[in-house]
Amino acid sequence: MHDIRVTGFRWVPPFAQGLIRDLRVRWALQEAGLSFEVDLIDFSERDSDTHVAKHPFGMVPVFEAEGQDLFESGAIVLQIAEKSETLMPRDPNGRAATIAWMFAALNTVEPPLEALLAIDLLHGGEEWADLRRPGAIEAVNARLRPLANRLGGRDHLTGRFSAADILMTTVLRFIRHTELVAAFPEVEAYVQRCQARPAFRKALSEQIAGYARNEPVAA
Ligand SMILES: N[C@@H](CCC(=O)N[C@@H](CS)C(=O)NCC(=O)O)C(=O)O
Repeated sequence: MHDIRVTGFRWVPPFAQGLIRDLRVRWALQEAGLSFEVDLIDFSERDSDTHVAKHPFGMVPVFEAEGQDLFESGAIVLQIAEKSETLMPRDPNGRAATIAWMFAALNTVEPPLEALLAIDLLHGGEEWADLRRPGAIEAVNARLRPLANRLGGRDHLTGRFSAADILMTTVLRFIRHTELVAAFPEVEAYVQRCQARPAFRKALSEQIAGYARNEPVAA
């Protein structure tokens, strides 16, 4: 892949720093050993014609490689994984299991965790959010419990590190403001293990450094 570009936000508030989904893409690229450039846009640029031409929903991340713009973090990580045996096993069974766990991270685990994040960090203190919170926590635990069972004695979702672990770890980070993951030692140890990878540390520190550089000046 040549001339890879990843689009993220120029700055986001502290509660969102380290959670924006270009982190997944940066991490996958670091694991794959692929160099890339980062384009940072302001939140207000989301609906610009230029950005919507790249991302139909006006979101980030966008991934540009080989003359093609790609959106949806899962599709992007899959695209990168196809180029890297670190991220995607070559054998058909390992590949199928990895893709299944990638979908599980995004389609089964992410929704309730993102819902709790929204309740706590976007709507905290609003009456509806207070009423909904206990149910939202139960919905999160209903995903963490089976995940803990799955991990059991495993270090990673499919027995070896893969793109699925990038997606699952970045999803689990959505509830870093709670103690819910810590209540499941297998899941907590898994997140720590994945986050200890040099590629993750580098991706995270580069994302955060961008925000620090671009912090808005108080009026
Ligand atoms: N399913 C999409 C979700 C993308 C998404 O929600 N991006 C957020 C940042 S993490 C965003 O751009 N939000 C701006 C908005 O909602 O307008 C993906 O995985 O790429």
